[in-house]
Amino acid sequence: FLRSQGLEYAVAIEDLQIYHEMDNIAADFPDLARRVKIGHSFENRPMYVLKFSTGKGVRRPAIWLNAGIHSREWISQATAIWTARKIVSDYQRDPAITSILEKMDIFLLPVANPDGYVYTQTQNRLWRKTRSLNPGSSCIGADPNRNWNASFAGKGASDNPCSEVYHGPHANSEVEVKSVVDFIQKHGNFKCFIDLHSYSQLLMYPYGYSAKKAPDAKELDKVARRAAKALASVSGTEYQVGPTCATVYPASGSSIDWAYDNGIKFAFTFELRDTGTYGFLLPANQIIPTAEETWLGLTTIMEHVRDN
Ligand code: ING
Ligand code: ZN
Repeated sequence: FLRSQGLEYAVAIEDLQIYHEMDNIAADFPDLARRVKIGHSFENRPMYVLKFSTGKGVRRPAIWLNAGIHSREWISQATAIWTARKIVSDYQRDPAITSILEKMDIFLLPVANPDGYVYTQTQNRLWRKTRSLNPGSSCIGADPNRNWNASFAGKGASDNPCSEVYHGPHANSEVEVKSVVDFIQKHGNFKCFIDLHSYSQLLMYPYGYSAKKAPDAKELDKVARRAAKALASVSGTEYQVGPTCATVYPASGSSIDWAYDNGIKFAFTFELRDTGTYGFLLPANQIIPTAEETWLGLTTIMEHVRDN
């Protein structure tokens, strides 16, 4: 029926409720938040960011908050949209976020993998990758956190399209990744890149692609430990802190390694709740507690970025 009505496309782009909430936030706070389309997904869904800015017409140093790159990690997208509401409601009420926004712009991408996210809602709750086609294989998708141009196709990624960590045919082959890369490069003044994943309760910094120490490891470790402490102060949730490679496993082509090697010093990955009791299937009653504690971790990092 939809096809006969020519509505297939219209339905495809309107199936993400989070996009409506982004629109609502922008409409409620027109002087603070704007919804910006930065590209589209393989299946042609729009990629939307919320831009939070109090600087009229000036390009301030900026912070990138990324979520949902792995579609099944639902607490990530949920935390992101909660964070969006938190930013607009706390501006001019809470001194921390207010001072951050007096100096910097925040760009928030709550659904970095929209096709995968819809697929987890309709077909397979545990889908991780994009939904791109692989010529010569019946397997679908590439791992969008192995597709960035940072030691691409190195350790901890697979050249098998059927693998959950398939790196894709070339760096930035996934249009969702390319859209973010192009936007960040064109902007040219990002100081911080934070990627939200789940699960394991970890706060990590580069590198994942090798065991080499990042030149700024000392500072990143210090900031991350402070952020984890602030996070834990809310309800006692404990995070482990360290470089990706030593904390989880080697992983090449990741977003934060790309950010770091392209001049964005403050590059972090959060692995949100829990430690495995529910894993990706975190119960809904943990969404707000997770978002609330994560907020303390995020603001701790953003305040450090503001002052450095
Ligand atoms: N974990 C991350 C993954 O992409 C990671 C771990 C973080 C790798 C940062 C590289 C860089 O495998 C999950 N759960 O996705
Ligand atoms: Zn992930």
